[in-house]
Amino acid sequence: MRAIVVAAMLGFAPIAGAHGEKAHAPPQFDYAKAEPTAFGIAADPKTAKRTIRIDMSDAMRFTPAEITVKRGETVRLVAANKGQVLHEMVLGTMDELRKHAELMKKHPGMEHDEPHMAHVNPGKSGEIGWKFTGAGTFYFACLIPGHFEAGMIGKVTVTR
Ligand SMILES: [Cu+2]
Repeated sequence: MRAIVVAAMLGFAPIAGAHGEKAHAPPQFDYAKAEPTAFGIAADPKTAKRTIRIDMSDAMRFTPAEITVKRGETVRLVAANKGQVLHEMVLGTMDELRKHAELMKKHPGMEHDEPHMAHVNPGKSGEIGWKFTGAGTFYFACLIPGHFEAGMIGKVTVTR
């Protein structure tokens, strides 16, 4: 009887652990079906050769606030929430992020979860796997009402 209980606990532990760390695209997200966007395409973070860690703080800042990637490069962005409140990292063009921030202000409880965003609870980290397919200047922002307005915005420069 004791052996069965232990086996059940061992079997369950990895699932509970993996779920507790989840703060990104749904685990069932099929990267093969990712839709291209103006700022690139979702890519399995496991295929990334580079991890870029970005801290988020209650001072409404991302650190670093500017990153540079190469066109065609797949990166694993790890957003670590160092604050006491929920923060998120959402990738996009400035125009899209502005529109999305307006929408979030009108509907504060709105659920949004897509592969180009990570919602991260205090003390946790989330990840985004992303392939930047076109050169240019793109952004990442926290769209929690008030945060974007306070300047919680970072810049991605994609070089040729
Ligand atoms: Cu925030």
